[in-house]
Amino acid sequence: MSDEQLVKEKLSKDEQLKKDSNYLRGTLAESLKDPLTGAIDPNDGKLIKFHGSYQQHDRDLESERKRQKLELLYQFMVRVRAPGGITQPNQWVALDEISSQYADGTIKLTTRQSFQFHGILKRNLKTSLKRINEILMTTLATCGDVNRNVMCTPNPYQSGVHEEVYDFAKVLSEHLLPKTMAYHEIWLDGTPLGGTHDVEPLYQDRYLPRKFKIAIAIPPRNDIDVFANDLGFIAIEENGKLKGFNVCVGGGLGNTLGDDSTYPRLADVIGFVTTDKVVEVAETVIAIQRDYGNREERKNARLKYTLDRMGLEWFVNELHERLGWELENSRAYHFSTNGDQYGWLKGSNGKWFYTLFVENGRVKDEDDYQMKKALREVAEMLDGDFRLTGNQNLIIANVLQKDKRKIESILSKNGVLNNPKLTGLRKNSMACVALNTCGLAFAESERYLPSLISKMDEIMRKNDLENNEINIRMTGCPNGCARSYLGEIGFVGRAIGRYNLYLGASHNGDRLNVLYKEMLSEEEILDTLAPMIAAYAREREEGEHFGDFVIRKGLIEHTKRPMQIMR
Ligand code: SRM
Ligand code: SF4
Repeated sequence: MSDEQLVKEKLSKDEQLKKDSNYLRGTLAESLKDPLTGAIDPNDGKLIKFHGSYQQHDRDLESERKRQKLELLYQFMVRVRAPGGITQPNQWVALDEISSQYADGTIKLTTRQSFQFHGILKRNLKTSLKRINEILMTTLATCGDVNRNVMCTPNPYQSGVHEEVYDFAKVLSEHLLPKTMAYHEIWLDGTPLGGTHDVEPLYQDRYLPRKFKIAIAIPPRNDIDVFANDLGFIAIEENGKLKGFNVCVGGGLGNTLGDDSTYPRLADVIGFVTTDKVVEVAETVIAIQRDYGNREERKNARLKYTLDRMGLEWFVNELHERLGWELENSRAYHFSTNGDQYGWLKGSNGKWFYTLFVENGRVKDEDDYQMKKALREVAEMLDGDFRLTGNQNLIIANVLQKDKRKIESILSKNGVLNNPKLTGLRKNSMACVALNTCGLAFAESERYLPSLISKMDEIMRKNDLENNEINIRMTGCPNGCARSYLGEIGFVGRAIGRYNLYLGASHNGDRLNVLYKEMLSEEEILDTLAPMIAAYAREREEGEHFGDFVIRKGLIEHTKRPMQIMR
């Protein structure tokens, strides 16, 4: 595309930047070497996302540093790709070491089954990325306008097809990586090719208009929230054999407060594809979004907006035309929950899986709670693997019968064996990172939700509901990183100490919640929820989930736009 065309199309500055970046190089190599600042050039700050890192600063120290006329404490977040969340014990040990040597000492398990490090200083960034690559992991394309980490239901306890489905997550994740050699050159001391040899057959020179997300669910568990993704696959199994996948498109949760042109949207089911054609479908969906996604306004650039602008029917026709064949009609499926099931479960391969509750995904050592130490010890003896769940938890997977007791004792002596007093609310809670690292946070989330839950638990206890599973999610801004719009109770930060309260999502992730009240303080949150919880205890029908109850009682309206099943 010529420069005149770019101007004529009124493309956003980010589009121009990508085009001029020489396949994501920009001046990153020079920025990293500049010893005079802990930051990088602002344009490189955008490009580095494609390489898997964000420039951040410690927001707790912001005003003090400004008062002292010091540069902000710039630091980098690094995200590590783990398709389907699977990680080997030796990789875990290395990630543990990287977090202690170069980051803030913690490992963050994300809502998309990846790892994050926080607090890496510029001078340690290259070494950290090199170490990550040495253990055969990568940070490439974990952020930026490309396909991100591919999620997959992590627990094979009910399904003999998990291995097969997981392979799709891996294949898609790898197949859809950018092909530029920039990553290799900048971080791994590869021979500079200067872009002349780079070819990006799928992404071309401007990459996608916006981030792109793929997830694969294995019913009956929707523990990766398949409908929150740009592209989702729902595994269809018949008589223990994987037949193929229902395809769904157009999910995404981010929105901007006060701008009605942005909104959370669940993906629509558009048909069924057999296993041999999954990669072709994924690539073609991405190519349509590449060609028709909005490149003038980033706020409206996700696939969900392309679909609503062009029409779902148009999209499916375009897909069929490009494929040269049609998707079959979607097959029946049923999701029971989008939560995790804790404790030991036996897999269909006869081995054991222990799902460990990791509050808000933060693996750390604190007083008598030594989770990082415990998991390191487990990694050193484990003859299996680790799996990150889409709910920020961890599965110690493929454990031999003989090792179960040993693992329990390691977890127990370090104070992290699933606490029998873990309440239904806490087990089903999720909070995004927010302060002190996220530059977009309006309010606390990860550092606040645990204490709010303790207070809500008192209300639950008074109503004999402490084991009742209500899924509760909090984010520090409307972007929805902990999928707050899929919480039966959802909180979205508006300002320090103030939250919008959303109610009424389904318990299995197929219905969004609805805004109930705005700008609530903690006291107002508790006063609002207490009578509802009491009514739920008294008047719920058997097996009725809280999200369904608030709708049946007319406390909130049903979501305006239900998910569609097209074919
Ligand atoms: Fe997210 C941006 C953290 C999952 C929607 N997200 C961010 C950034 C990078 C802030 C920024 O742009 O400066 C956050 C970094 C905070 C920090 O300090 O670490 C951030 N997002 C996270 C994580 C770590 C939350 C967590 O606590 O686990 C999750 C990392 C996932 C991963 O491993 O790849 C994370 N983000 C999500 C999800 C959930 C999902 O994908 O299932 C969503 C909602 C689904 C969606 O994409 O719509 C999500 N994040 C966003 C958005 C809004 C996108 C939009 O379309 O409007 C932003 C802002 C943006 O892209 O401009 C954002
Ligand atoms: Fe940051 Fe907002 Fe995402 Fe939370 S939801 S991590 S505050 S961007």
